[in-house]
Amino acid sequence: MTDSGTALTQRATLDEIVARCPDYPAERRHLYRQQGCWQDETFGAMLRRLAAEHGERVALVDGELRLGYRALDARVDALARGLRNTGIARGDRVVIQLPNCHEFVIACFALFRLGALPIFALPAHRRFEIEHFCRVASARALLIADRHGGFDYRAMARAIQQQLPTLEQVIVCGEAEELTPFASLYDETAEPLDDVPQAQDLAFFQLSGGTTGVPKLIPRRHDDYRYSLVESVRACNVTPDTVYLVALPISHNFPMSSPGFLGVLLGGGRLVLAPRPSPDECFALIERERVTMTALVPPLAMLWLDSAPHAGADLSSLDILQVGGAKLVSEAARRVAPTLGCRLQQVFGMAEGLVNYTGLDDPIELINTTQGRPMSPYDEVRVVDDDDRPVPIGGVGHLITRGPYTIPGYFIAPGEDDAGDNAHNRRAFTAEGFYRTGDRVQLTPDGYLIVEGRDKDQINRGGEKVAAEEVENQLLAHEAVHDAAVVAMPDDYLGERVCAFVLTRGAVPKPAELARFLRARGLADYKVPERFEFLDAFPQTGVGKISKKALRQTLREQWFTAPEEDN
Ligand code: OOB
Repeated sequence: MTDSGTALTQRATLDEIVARCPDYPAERRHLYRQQGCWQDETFGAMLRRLAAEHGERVALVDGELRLGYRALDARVDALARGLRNTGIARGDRVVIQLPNCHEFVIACFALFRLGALPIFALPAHRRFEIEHFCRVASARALLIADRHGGFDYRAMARAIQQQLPTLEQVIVCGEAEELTPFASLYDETAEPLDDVPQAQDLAFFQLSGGTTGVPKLIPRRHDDYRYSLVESVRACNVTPDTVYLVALPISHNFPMSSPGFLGVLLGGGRLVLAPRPSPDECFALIERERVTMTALVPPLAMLWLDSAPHAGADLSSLDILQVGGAKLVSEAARRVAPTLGCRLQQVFGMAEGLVNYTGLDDPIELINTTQGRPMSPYDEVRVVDDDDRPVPIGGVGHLITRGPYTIPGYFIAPGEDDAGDNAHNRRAFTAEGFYRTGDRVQLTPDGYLIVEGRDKDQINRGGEKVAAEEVENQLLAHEAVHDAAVVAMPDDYLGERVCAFVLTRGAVPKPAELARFLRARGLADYKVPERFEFLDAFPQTGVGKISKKALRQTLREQWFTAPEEDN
């Protein structure tokens, strides 16, 4: 693939990677330490401490496997040694693409302990995305499942390895064939493992929902991410009695840290891993394990609400249902407490940092109608107009934010800054270091945020983010596509789905042929447009750009006719 950046034949050194990850300015680093946000504990050290504190208490349940804190810590050491034996060392990048399984949690901490840097891909990603991550970060290893959801990850990995000489290892959970079996790596010797990384070091990369042609990597450090866990544990009241069901894909920021699996471990609670988020499987686990808390995206929450009354499962242990990732309409929010017999917590977060929660004991109307407030007293949030001037309280504007766990910049991929240019970061952050979230919000007088819309060129497909430009670029590679504009179409269930407007040259291709083409290029399924519209010309804005507003309007007319801003 030529469109995903420079081909690297040599693996970047840690220093080269660090140089591509913008750091917080010295005065803010100092401030966040002084304020007690950053507490100088790495994730490797954190798990060691938790093992000493909680010993045999169960940390993790995966099917029939129950691992105590101490046993988890020991497995992490054994895997870290094994990974080290294969040559994986401090600073090496390792793309992890696993479904919800105990191996994910073990691998994650083993890499943290080595100071290697996981890149957290989603199980839904395909060759295009995974190759891109491996390429831009010059990853040494890729960790996959053998098969999951009917997809053979080994075949994908082989194809990627052929393209990328820097990708030395493919490690497989399950049947590895000629690749490296995960289970063979555990090294039970007592070889010491020093906790090499420091708390101010890079810890891993999350993925951005993105607005650009290729997905962006989000560098996170031990210090800032750990602080986001501390605040989440507080806001979500995680205690050793918490039993948290990981229903969403575990590598996403929401089930990872809000409070997610990392926050629940930090709070001494118990994790129950669900292989899939379906009501059938999850309700059975809630009943069996007496789950107290879980996190869902709105479409799944609605599915659970529809299923619960007929399911006959005992959900009485469930105390908190968190919903986030996309806007939960207030009508659905109102159904949560009566239908599931639990409290709702709305979560408005982003992999780049800022997380907002409604309070567990907030007035019910506030919980049902807002997306919460920033979890840290040190979060700086501003609602601004197009010229970055503050909008009066109660008005709607662009949300920009800065704080102790919001990144100061994206990873600058090789090829992006060849001209000393860092154009994307300059667009995505203000001169003062505020991240432009791309969300349009209203700030209420009591400091709560209501998400009113979006000004980023992205589709939020029930919590899954699709960058329009990425899909447009892929479509343009088809010989019959002259131009393409990808927009959101409203949908009752997912909130939005992906729709592509296409100008063709020559014969108009069948929609199914275009969808097949995109899948064959290795694009994740959730990004493939579910509707194609063929036009002779695009509607234009005053300055001659494609008017996505007009395109969306065409689609929305079937729904409602609210006016919207152009972009
Ligand atoms: C979470 O993270 P991302 O990085 O997948 O997506 C962030 C974007 C936000 O900028 C916003 O556009 C949208 O997703 N979003 C919401 C929302 N939560 C996220 N829009 C409306 N209402 C909400 N409650 O999605 C994420 C990360 C951590 C915790 C929760 C969600």
